[in-house]
Amino acid sequence: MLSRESSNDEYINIVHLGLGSFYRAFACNYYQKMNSRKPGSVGVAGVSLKTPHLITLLKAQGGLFTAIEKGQNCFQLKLIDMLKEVIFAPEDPGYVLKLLSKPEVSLVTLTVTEKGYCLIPQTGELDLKNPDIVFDLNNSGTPRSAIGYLTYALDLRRKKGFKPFTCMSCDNLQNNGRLLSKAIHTFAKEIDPNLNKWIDENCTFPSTMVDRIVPSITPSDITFLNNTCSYEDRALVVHEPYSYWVIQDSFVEGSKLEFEKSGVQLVSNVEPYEKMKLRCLNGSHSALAYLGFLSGFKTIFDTVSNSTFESFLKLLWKNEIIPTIAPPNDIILSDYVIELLTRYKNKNIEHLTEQIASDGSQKLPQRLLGTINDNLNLGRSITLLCESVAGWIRYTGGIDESGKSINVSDPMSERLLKIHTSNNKVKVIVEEYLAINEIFPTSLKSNIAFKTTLEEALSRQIKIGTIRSLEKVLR
Ligand code: CS2
Repeated sequence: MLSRESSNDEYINIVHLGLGSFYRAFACNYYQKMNSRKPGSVGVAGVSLKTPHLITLLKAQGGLFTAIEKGQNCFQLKLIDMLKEVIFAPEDPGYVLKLLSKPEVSLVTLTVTEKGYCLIPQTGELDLKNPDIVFDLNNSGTPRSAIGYLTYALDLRRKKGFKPFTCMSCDNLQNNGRLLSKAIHTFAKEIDPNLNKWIDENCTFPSTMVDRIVPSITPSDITFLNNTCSYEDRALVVHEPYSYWVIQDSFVEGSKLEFEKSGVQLVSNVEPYEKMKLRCLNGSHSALAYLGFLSGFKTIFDTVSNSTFESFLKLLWKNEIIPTIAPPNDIILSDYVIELLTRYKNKNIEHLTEQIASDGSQKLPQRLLGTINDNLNLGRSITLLCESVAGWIRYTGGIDESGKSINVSDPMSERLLKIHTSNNKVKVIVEEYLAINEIFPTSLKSNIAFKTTLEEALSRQIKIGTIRSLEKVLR
Protein backbone atom coordinates (compact mmCIF):
# COMPACT_ATOMS: atom_id res chain seq x y z
CA MET A 1 0.00 0.00 0.00
CA LEU A 2 1.27 3.51 -0.82
CA SER A 3 2.20 5.54 2.23
CA ARG A 4 4.05 8.70 3.20
CA GLU A 5 5.01 10.21 6.52
CA SER A 6 3.38 13.64 6.68
CA SER A 7 3.92 16.18 9.42
CA ASN A 8 1.55 18.94 10.48
CA ASP A 9 3.82 21.76 9.44
CA GLU A 10 4.17 21.01 5.71
CA TYR A 11 4.44 24.10 3.51
CA ILE A 12 1.07 24.88 1.92
CA ASN A 13 0.58 27.84 -0.41
CA ILE A 14 -2.36 26.54 -2.47
CA VAL A 15 -5.73 25.38 -1.23
CA HIS A 16 -7.86 23.51 -3.71
CA LEU A 17 -11.63 23.16 -3.28
CA GLY A 18 -13.32 20.20 -4.99
CA LEU A 19 -10.65 17.54 -4.83
CA GLY A 20 -11.47 14.91 -7.43
CA SER A 21 -9.83 13.00 -10.25
CA PHE A 22 -9.67 15.88 -12.73
CA TYR A 23 -7.70 18.20 -10.48
CA ARG A 24 -5.31 15.47 -9.42
CA ALA A 25 -4.71 14.30 -13.00
CA PHE A 26 -4.37 17.85 -14.31
CA ALA A 27 -3.11 20.66 -12.05
CA CYS A 28 -1.05 18.47 -9.71
CA ASN A 29 1.02 17.47 -12.69
CA TYR A 30 2.02 21.09 -13.41
CA TYR A 31 2.82 21.65 -9.73
CA GLN A 32 4.94 18.53 -9.71
CA LYS A 33 7.00 20.12 -12.52
CA MET A 34 7.31 23.35 -10.52
CA ASN A 35 8.59 21.43 -7.54
CA SER A 36 11.10 19.47 -9.53
CA ARG A 37 12.54 22.79 -10.73
CA LYS A 38 12.39 24.37 -7.27
CA PRO A 39 11.90 21.76 -4.57
CA GLY A 40 9.33 22.70 -1.96
CA SER A 41 8.03 25.76 -3.84
CA VAL A 42 4.48 24.43 -4.05
CA GLY A 43 2.38 22.57 -1.51
CA VAL A 44 -1.33 21.87 -1.88
CA ALA A 45 -4.07 21.25 0.65
CA GLY A 46 -6.92 19.44 -1.12
CA VAL A 47 -10.41 19.96 0.25
CA SER A 48 -13.49 17.96 -0.61
CA LEU A 49 -16.73 19.79 0.13
CA LYS A 50 -19.19 16.98 -0.47
CA THR A 51 -17.66 13.50 -0.71
CA PRO A 52 -15.63 11.85 2.07
CA HIS A 53 -14.70 8.64 0.25
CA LEU A 54 -11.64 9.84 -1.69
CA ILE A 55 -10.33 11.77 1.31
CA THR A 56 -10.37 8.60 3.41
CA LEU A 57 -8.40 6.76 0.72
CA LEU A 58 -5.90 9.58 0.23
CA LYS A 59 -5.40 10.06 3.97
CA ALA A 60 -4.43 6.41 4.31
CA GLN A 61 -1.77 6.99 1.60
CA GLY A 62 -0.47 10.29 3.09
CA GLY A 63 -1.87 12.17 0.05
CA LEU A 64 0.24 10.17 -2.43
CA PHE A 65 -1.33 8.75 -5.56
CA THR A 66 -0.36 7.37 -8.96
CA ALA A 67 -1.32 8.99 -12.26
CA ILE A 68 -1.48 6.63 -15.23
CA GLU A 69 -1.08 8.38 -18.56
CA LYS A 70 -2.69 6.29 -21.28
CA GLY A 71 -1.59 6.95 -24.83
CA GLN A 72 -2.77 5.03 -27.90
CA ASN A 73 0.24 2.75 -27.67
CA CYS A 74 1.95 3.20 -24.35
CA PHE A 75 1.28 3.88 -20.71
CA GLN A 76 3.34 5.94 -18.27
CA LEU A 77 3.10 6.01 -14.51
CA LYS A 78 3.90 8.92 -12.22
CA LEU A 79 3.80 9.14 -8.46
CA ILE A 80 2.31 12.48 -7.43
CA ASP A 81 3.23 13.91 -4.05
CA MET A 82 1.77 17.43 -4.24
CA LEU A 83 -1.05 16.89 -1.75
CA LYS A 84 0.43 17.76 1.60
CA GLU A 85 -2.91 17.67 3.39
CA VAL A 86 -6.37 16.38 2.48
CA ILE A 87 -9.52 17.44 4.26
CA PHE A 88 -13.20 16.55 4.18
CA ALA A 89 -14.65 20.00 4.88
CA PRO A 90 -17.94 19.06 6.65
CA GLU A 91 -15.87 17.32 9.34
CA ASP A 92 -14.31 20.62 10.41
CA PRO A 93 -15.40 23.72 8.47
CA GLY A 94 -13.69 25.98 11.00
CA TYR A 95 -10.35 24.34 10.24
CA VAL A 96 -10.81 24.92 6.50
CA LEU A 97 -11.53 28.62 7.15
CA LYS A 98 -8.41 28.80 9.33
CA LEU A 99 -6.33 27.22 6.59
CA LEU A 100 -7.71 29.58 3.95
CA SER A 101 -6.86 32.57 6.09
CA LYS A 102 -3.19 31.66 6.61
CA PRO A 103 -0.98 34.40 5.12
CA GLU A 104 1.20 31.94 3.15
CA VAL A 105 -1.85 30.62 1.24
CA SER A 106 -1.79 32.84 -1.84
CA LEU A 107 -3.83 30.87 -4.37
CA VAL A 108 -7.18 29.11 -4.04
CA THR A 109 -8.32 27.02 -7.00
CA LEU A 110 -11.68 25.37 -7.59
CA THR A 111 -13.01 22.36 -9.49
CA VAL A 112 -16.40 22.10 -7.85
CA THR A 113 -18.26 21.38 -11.15
CA GLU A 114 -20.84 23.66 -12.68
CA LYS A 115 -23.41 23.11 -9.93
CA GLY A 116 -20.87 23.84 -7.18
CA TYR A 117 -21.08 27.59 -7.90
CA CYS A 118 -24.78 27.68 -6.94
CA LEU A 119 -25.60 29.82 -9.99
CA ILE A 120 -28.71 30.06 -12.10
CA PRO A 121 -27.24 28.30 -15.18
CA GLN A 122 -28.91 30.49 -17.78
CA THR A 123 -28.07 33.90 -16.24
CA GLY A 124 -24.89 33.08 -14.33
CA GLU A 125 -26.21 34.93 -11.25
CA LEU A 126 -25.71 33.52 -7.76
CA ASP A 127 -28.91 31.74 -6.76
CA LEU A 128 -29.73 33.31 -3.41
CA LYS A 129 -32.43 30.67 -2.93
CA ASN A 130 -29.97 27.76 -3.23
CA PRO A 131 -30.19 25.86 0.11
CA ASP A 132 -26.40 25.89 0.63
CA ILE A 133 -26.23 29.65 0.02
CA VAL A 134 -29.20 30.28 2.32
CA PHE A 135 -27.46 28.19 4.99
CA ASP A 136 -24.09 29.91 4.50
CA LEU A 137 -25.54 33.41 4.73
CA ASN A 138 -26.75 32.51 8.21
CA ASN A 139 -23.76 30.45 9.41
CA SER A 140 -20.49 32.32 9.00
CA GLY A 141 -18.37 29.82 10.95
CA THR A 142 -19.56 26.63 9.27
CA PRO A 143 -20.09 27.20 5.56
CA ARG A 144 -21.09 24.46 3.13
CA SER A 145 -20.61 26.00 -0.31
CA ALA A 146 -17.41 27.03 -2.07
CA ILE A 147 -18.78 30.57 -2.34
CA GLY A 148 -19.43 30.66 1.43
CA TYR A 149 -15.93 29.36 2.27
CA LEU A 150 -14.16 31.80 -0.04
CA THR A 151 -16.10 34.88 1.04
CA TYR A 152 -15.83 34.20 4.79
CA ALA A 153 -12.12 33.38 4.42
CA LEU A 154 -11.54 36.63 2.54
CA ASP A 155 -13.33 38.44 5.36
CA LEU A 156 -11.05 36.82 7.96
CA ARG A 157 -7.98 37.89 5.96
CA ARG A 158 -9.28 41.44 5.65
CA LYS A 159 -9.86 41.63 9.39
CA LYS A 160 -6.36 40.30 10.10
CA GLY A 161 -4.80 42.81 7.70
CA PHE A 162 -3.56 40.12 5.26
CA LYS A 163 -3.64 40.26 1.49
CA PRO A 164 -6.41 38.25 -0.20
CA PHE A 165 -5.59 35.13 -2.16
CA THR A 166 -6.11 34.84 -5.91
CA CYS A 167 -9.40 32.96 -6.54
CA MET A 168 -9.13 30.76 -9.60
CA SER A 169 -11.98 28.74 -11.04
CA CYS A 170 -10.88 25.73 -13.11
CA ASP A 171 -14.38 24.60 -14.11
CA ASN A 172 -15.95 24.37 -17.55
CA LEU A 173 -17.93 27.59 -17.48
CA GLN A 174 -17.63 30.44 -19.98
CA ASN A 175 -15.93 33.38 -18.21
CA ASN A 176 -15.39 31.23 -15.14
CA GLY A 177 -13.36 33.97 -13.41
CA ARG A 178 -16.01 36.61 -13.94
CA LEU A 179 -18.78 34.25 -12.78
CA LEU A 180 -16.85 33.37 -9.62
CA SER A 181 -16.12 37.04 -8.95
CA LYS A 182 -19.77 37.99 -9.44
CA ALA A 183 -20.95 35.19 -7.13
CA ILE A 184 -18.52 36.20 -4.38
CA HIS A 185 -19.42 39.87 -4.71
CA THR A 186 -23.13 39.05 -4.49
CA PHE A 187 -22.54 36.97 -1.36
CA ALA A 188 -20.22 39.58 0.20
CA LYS A 189 -22.76 42.37 -0.42
CA GLU A 190 -25.29 40.35 1.58
CA ILE A 191 -22.98 40.10 4.58
CA ASP A 192 -21.03 43.38 4.60
CA PRO A 193 -20.71 46.12 1.96
CA ASN A 194 -17.21 46.99 3.27
CA LEU A 195 -16.05 43.45 2.57
CA ASN A 196 -17.46 43.72 -0.92
CA LYS A 197 -15.48 46.95 -1.48
CA TRP A 198 -12.26 45.38 -0.11
CA ILE A 199 -12.63 42.36 -2.39
CA ASP A 200 -13.25 44.66 -5.32
CA GLU A 201 -10.09 46.65 -4.62
CA ASN A 202 -7.74 43.81 -3.69
CA CYS A 203 -8.77 40.41 -5.01
CA THR A 204 -8.35 38.89 -8.49
CA PHE A 205 -10.35 36.17 -10.24
CA PRO A 206 -8.43 35.03 -13.32
CA SER A 207 -10.41 33.08 -15.90
CA THR A 208 -8.94 29.79 -17.05
CA MET A 209 -9.27 27.21 -19.80
CA VAL A 210 -8.47 23.73 -18.53
CA ASP A 211 -8.29 20.69 -20.76
CA ARG A 212 -7.46 17.06 -20.14
CA ILE A 213 -9.71 14.03 -20.52
CA VAL A 214 -9.89 12.16 -17.22
CA PRO A 215 -12.17 9.10 -17.24
CA SER A 216 -13.27 7.32 -14.08
CA ILE A 217 -10.99 4.46 -13.15
CA THR A 218 -12.02 0.92 -14.04
CA PRO A 219 -11.27 -2.45 -12.38
CA SER A 220 -8.76 -3.11 -15.19
CA ASP A 221 -6.82 0.05 -14.20
CA ILE A 222 -6.47 -1.34 -10.68
CA THR A 223 -5.34 -4.72 -12.01
CA PHE A 224 -2.87 -3.01 -14.36
CA LEU A 225 -1.36 -1.06 -11.47
CA ASN A 226 -1.18 -4.10 -9.22
CA ASN A 227 0.60 -6.06 -11.96
CA THR A 228 3.01 -3.26 -12.82
CA CYS A 229 3.96 -1.84 -9.43
CA SER A 230 4.99 -3.30 -6.15
CA TYR A 231 2.36 -1.35 -4.25
CA GLU A 232 -1.39 -1.04 -4.04
CA ASP A 233 -2.94 2.37 -4.75
CA ARG A 234 -6.60 2.96 -3.97
CA ALA A 235 -6.64 6.57 -5.17
CA LEU A 236 -5.06 6.30 -8.59
CA VAL A 237 -6.09 8.50 -11.52
CA VAL A 238 -6.06 7.84 -15.25
CA HIS A 239 -5.66 10.46 -17.97
CA GLU A 240 -4.83 11.02 -21.62
CA PRO A 241 -1.41 12.43 -22.63
CA TYR A 242 -2.91 15.77 -23.81
CA SER A 243 -2.98 18.67 -21.38
CA TYR A 244 -3.62 22.36 -21.97
CA TRP A 245 -3.98 25.11 -19.34
CA VAL A 246 -4.49 28.77 -20.20
CA ILE A 247 -4.78 31.32 -17.39
CA GLN A 248 -5.62 35.01 -17.47
CA ASP A 249 -2.55 36.86 -16.26
CA SER A 250 -4.21 38.53 -13.28
CA PHE A 251 -2.83 37.55 -9.89
CA VAL A 252 -2.74 39.07 -6.45
CA GLU A 253 0.90 40.05 -5.86
CA GLY A 254 2.97 37.08 -4.70
CA SER A 255 0.53 34.44 -5.93
CA LYS A 256 1.84 34.02 -9.47
CA LEU A 257 3.67 30.74 -9.34
CA GLU A 258 6.11 29.67 -12.03
CA PHE A 259 3.19 28.71 -14.23
CA GLU A 260 4.79 29.56 -17.56
CA LYS A 261 7.95 27.56 -16.82
CA SER A 262 5.80 24.50 -16.16
CA GLY A 263 3.93 24.70 -19.47
CA VAL A 264 0.91 26.88 -18.65
CA GLN A 265 0.05 29.67 -21.09
CA LEU A 266 -0.63 33.06 -19.46
CA VAL A 267 -2.66 35.46 -21.60
CA SER A 268 -4.51 38.74 -21.13
CA ASN A 269 -7.80 37.36 -22.48
CA VAL A 270 -8.81 33.72 -21.98
CA GLU A 271 -12.25 34.09 -23.54
CA PRO A 272 -11.40 32.83 -27.06
CA TYR A 273 -9.69 29.75 -25.59
CA GLU A 274 -12.61 29.02 -23.27
CA LYS A 275 -15.18 29.44 -26.00
CA MET A 276 -13.29 27.24 -28.42
CA LYS A 277 -12.86 24.48 -25.85
CA LEU A 278 -16.35 24.67 -24.37
CA ARG A 279 -18.07 24.61 -27.74
CA CYS A 280 -15.81 22.23 -29.72
CA LEU A 281 -14.87 19.78 -26.98
CA ASN A 282 -17.48 19.97 -24.25
CA GLY A 283 -20.34 20.72 -26.68
CA SER A 284 -19.50 17.71 -28.82
CA HIS A 285 -18.87 15.61 -25.71
CA SER A 286 -22.39 16.28 -24.45
CA ALA A 287 -23.89 15.63 -27.89
CA LEU A 288 -22.05 12.29 -28.16
CA ALA A 289 -22.81 11.39 -24.55
CA TYR A 290 -26.62 11.70 -24.84
CA LEU A 291 -27.00 10.34 -28.35
CA GLY A 292 -24.32 7.69 -27.85
CA PHE A 293 -25.74 6.48 -24.54
CA LEU A 294 -29.26 6.23 -25.98
CA SER A 295 -27.87 4.14 -28.84
CA GLY A 296 -26.26 1.73 -26.39
CA PHE A 297 -22.64 2.99 -26.51
CA LYS A 298 -20.80 2.91 -23.22
CA THR A 299 -17.87 5.18 -24.03
CA ILE A 300 -16.93 8.10 -26.26
CA PHE A 301 -14.47 5.78 -28.04
CA ASP A 302 -17.30 3.31 -28.81
CA THR A 303 -19.54 6.13 -30.00
CA VAL A 304 -17.04 7.72 -32.42
CA SER A 305 -16.05 4.29 -33.71
CA ASN A 306 -19.52 4.12 -35.26
CA SER A 307 -19.31 5.63 -38.75
CA THR A 308 -22.63 7.51 -38.51
CA PHE A 309 -21.50 9.15 -35.29
CA GLU A 310 -18.12 10.04 -36.76
CA SER A 311 -19.80 11.74 -39.74
CA PHE A 312 -22.25 13.47 -37.40
CA LEU A 313 -19.41 14.77 -35.24
CA LYS A 314 -17.35 16.08 -38.14
CA LEU A 315 -20.33 17.91 -39.63
CA LEU A 316 -21.43 19.24 -36.26
CA TRP A 317 -18.02 20.86 -35.84
CA LYS A 318 -17.70 22.05 -39.42
CA ASN A 319 -21.17 23.45 -40.07
CA GLU A 320 -22.60 24.37 -36.71
CA ILE A 321 -19.84 24.94 -34.14
CA ILE A 322 -16.68 26.27 -35.80
CA PRO A 323 -18.50 29.09 -37.66
CA THR A 324 -19.57 30.55 -34.29
CA ILE A 325 -16.03 30.83 -32.92
CA ALA A 326 -13.41 33.52 -33.36
CA PRO A 327 -10.35 31.37 -32.59
CA PRO A 328 -7.37 32.44 -30.51
CA ASN A 329 -4.56 33.83 -32.72
CA ASP A 330 -2.33 30.81 -32.23
CA ILE A 331 -4.91 28.16 -33.16
CA ILE A 332 -6.41 26.89 -36.42
CA LEU A 333 -9.80 25.44 -35.60
CA SER A 334 -9.86 22.81 -38.35
CA ASP A 335 -6.59 21.40 -36.93
CA TYR A 336 -7.89 21.70 -33.38
CA VAL A 337 -10.89 19.46 -34.12
CA ILE A 338 -8.78 16.92 -36.04
CA GLU A 339 -6.67 16.58 -32.90
CA LEU A 340 -9.85 16.33 -30.82
CA LEU A 341 -11.12 13.43 -32.89
CA THR A 342 -7.77 11.67 -32.39
CA ARG A 343 -8.16 12.18 -28.64
CA TYR A 344 -11.69 10.73 -28.70
CA LYS A 345 -10.33 7.76 -30.67
CA ASN A 346 -7.81 6.84 -28.00
CA LYS A 347 -8.92 3.24 -27.40
CA ASN A 348 -7.32 3.15 -23.96
CA ILE A 349 -9.42 6.00 -22.57
CA GLU A 350 -12.70 4.49 -21.42
CA HIS A 351 -14.59 7.74 -20.99
CA LEU A 352 -18.15 6.77 -20.10
CA THR A 353 -20.99 8.48 -21.93
CA GLU A 354 -22.88 8.23 -18.63
CA GLN A 355 -20.15 10.22 -16.84
CA ILE A 356 -20.35 13.10 -19.34
CA ALA A 357 -24.16 12.98 -19.49
CA SER A 358 -24.49 13.96 -15.83
CA ASP A 359 -25.68 17.44 -14.82
CA GLY A 360 -26.89 18.40 -18.30
CA SER A 361 -29.13 21.13 -16.89
CA GLN A 362 -25.98 22.89 -15.70
CA LYS A 363 -23.90 22.18 -18.79
CA LEU A 364 -26.20 22.77 -21.75
CA PRO A 365 -26.28 26.60 -21.71
CA GLN A 366 -22.49 27.07 -22.16
CA ARG A 367 -21.96 23.94 -24.29
CA LEU A 368 -24.81 23.96 -26.81
CA LEU A 369 -27.41 26.67 -26.30
CA GLY A 370 -25.08 29.66 -26.85
CA THR A 371 -23.93 28.06 -30.11
CA ILE A 372 -27.55 27.57 -31.23
CA ASN A 373 -28.33 31.18 -30.38
CA ASP A 374 -25.39 32.50 -32.41
CA ASN A 375 -26.33 30.36 -35.41
CA LEU A 376 -29.93 31.55 -35.29
CA ASN A 377 -28.82 35.19 -35.17
CA LEU A 378 -26.81 34.64 -38.34
CA GLY A 379 -29.42 32.53 -40.13
CA ARG A 380 -27.24 29.38 -40.04
CA SER A 381 -28.19 25.73 -39.58
CA ILE A 382 -29.01 24.30 -36.13
CA THR A 383 -30.14 20.84 -37.23
CA LEU A 384 -27.35 18.79 -35.62
CA LEU A 385 -27.30 20.88 -32.47
CA CYS A 386 -31.05 20.27 -32.12
CA GLU A 387 -30.46 16.51 -32.54
CA SER A 388 -28.12 16.84 -29.56
CA VAL A 389 -30.60 18.79 -27.41
CA ALA A 390 -33.31 16.26 -28.36
CA GLY A 391 -30.92 13.54 -27.15
CA TRP A 392 -30.63 15.30 -23.80
CA ILE A 393 -34.44 15.60 -23.54
CA ARG A 394 -34.82 11.87 -24.17
CA TYR A 395 -31.98 10.97 -21.81
CA THR A 396 -33.54 12.98 -18.98
CA GLY A 397 -36.81 11.13 -19.67
CA GLY A 398 -35.04 8.22 -17.96
CA ILE A 399 -35.44 5.42 -20.55
CA ASP A 400 -32.92 4.38 -23.19
CA GLU A 401 -33.61 3.10 -26.67
CA SER A 402 -33.74 -0.52 -25.59
CA GLY A 403 -36.32 0.31 -22.91
CA LYS A 404 -33.89 0.14 -19.96
CA SER A 405 -34.16 2.79 -17.28
CA ILE A 406 -31.42 5.39 -16.98
CA ASN A 407 -30.04 6.58 -13.68
CA VAL A 408 -30.15 10.31 -14.47
CA SER A 409 -27.76 12.28 -12.29
CA ASP A 410 -28.74 15.95 -12.38
CA PRO A 411 -29.86 18.48 -9.76
CA MET A 412 -33.03 19.02 -11.84
CA SER A 413 -33.65 15.35 -12.65
CA GLU A 414 -36.98 15.06 -10.80
CA ARG A 415 -38.40 18.14 -12.45
CA LEU A 416 -37.30 16.96 -15.90
CA LEU A 417 -38.60 13.44 -15.40
CA LYS A 418 -41.99 14.79 -14.34
CA ILE A 419 -42.39 16.48 -17.73
CA HIS A 420 -42.16 13.05 -19.36
CA THR A 421 -44.38 11.20 -16.91
CA SER A 422 -47.20 13.71 -17.27
CA ASN A 423 -47.06 14.07 -21.09
CA ASN A 424 -46.35 11.97 -24.11
CA LYS A 425 -46.89 14.51 -26.87
CA VAL A 426 -43.65 15.83 -28.35
CA LYS A 427 -45.05 19.36 -28.74
CA VAL A 428 -45.99 19.55 -25.06
CA ILE A 429 -42.70 18.04 -23.89
CA VAL A 430 -40.69 20.57 -25.90
CA GLU A 431 -42.90 23.42 -24.70
CA GLU A 432 -42.40 22.42 -21.08
CA TYR A 433 -38.63 22.05 -21.43
CA LEU A 434 -38.38 25.45 -23.12
CA ALA A 435 -40.40 26.97 -20.28
CA ILE A 436 -37.55 26.25 -17.83
CA ASN A 437 -36.14 29.73 -17.24
CA GLU A 438 -33.04 28.44 -15.45
CA ILE A 439 -31.87 26.71 -18.65
CA PHE A 440 -33.33 28.40 -21.73
CA PRO A 441 -32.87 32.13 -22.47
CA THR A 442 -35.83 34.17 -23.71
CA SER A 443 -34.21 34.51 -27.14
CA LEU A 444 -34.44 30.72 -27.63
CA LYS A 445 -37.83 30.21 -25.99
CA SER A 446 -39.42 32.61 -28.44
CA ASN A 447 -37.62 31.40 -31.54
CA ILE A 448 -39.97 29.47 -33.81
CA ALA A 449 -37.18 27.94 -35.93
CA PHE A 450 -35.54 26.51 -32.80
CA LYS A 451 -38.79 25.12 -31.42
CA THR A 452 -39.76 23.53 -34.73
CA THR A 453 -36.33 22.01 -35.41
CA LEU A 454 -36.19 20.61 -31.89
CA GLU A 455 -39.68 19.12 -32.16
CA GLU A 456 -38.77 17.52 -35.48
CA ALA A 457 -35.56 16.02 -34.06
CA LEU A 458 -37.33 14.67 -31.00
CA SER A 459 -40.22 13.13 -32.99
CA ARG A 460 -37.82 11.58 -35.49
CA GLN A 461 -35.59 10.08 -32.79
CA ILE A 462 -38.58 8.64 -30.94
CA LYS A 463 -40.00 7.21 -34.15
CA ILE A 464 -36.95 5.72 -35.87
CA GLY A 465 -34.22 5.73 -33.20
CA THR A 466 -31.10 7.84 -32.78
CA ILE A 467 -28.80 6.40 -35.41
CA ARG A 468 -31.41 6.39 -38.17
CA SER A 469 -32.42 9.90 -37.26
CA LEU A 470 -28.79 11.02 -37.56
CA GLU A 471 -28.46 9.21 -40.88
CA LYS A 472 -31.51 11.10 -42.13
CA VAL A 473 -30.21 14.54 -41.21
CA LEU A 474 -26.74 13.73 -42.56
CA ARG A 475 -28.09 12.95 -46.03
C1 CS2 B 1 -16.57 16.31 -19.97
C2 CS2 B 1 -15.37 17.04 -19.40
O1 CS2 B 1 -17.57 15.22 -18.12
C3 CS2 B 1 -17.69 16.14 -18.95
O2 CS2 B 1 -18.69 16.84 -18.97
O3 CS2 B 1 -17.04 16.98 -21.08
O4 CS2 B 1 -15.01 16.57 -18.15
C4 CS2 B 1 -14.17 16.97 -20.37
O5 CS2 B 1 -13.68 15.65 -20.43
C5 CS2 B 1 -13.06 17.90 -19.94
O6 CS2 B 1 -13.55 19.20 -19.85
C6 CS2 B 1 -11.89 17.82 -20.93
O7 CS2 B 1 -11.00 18.83 -20.67
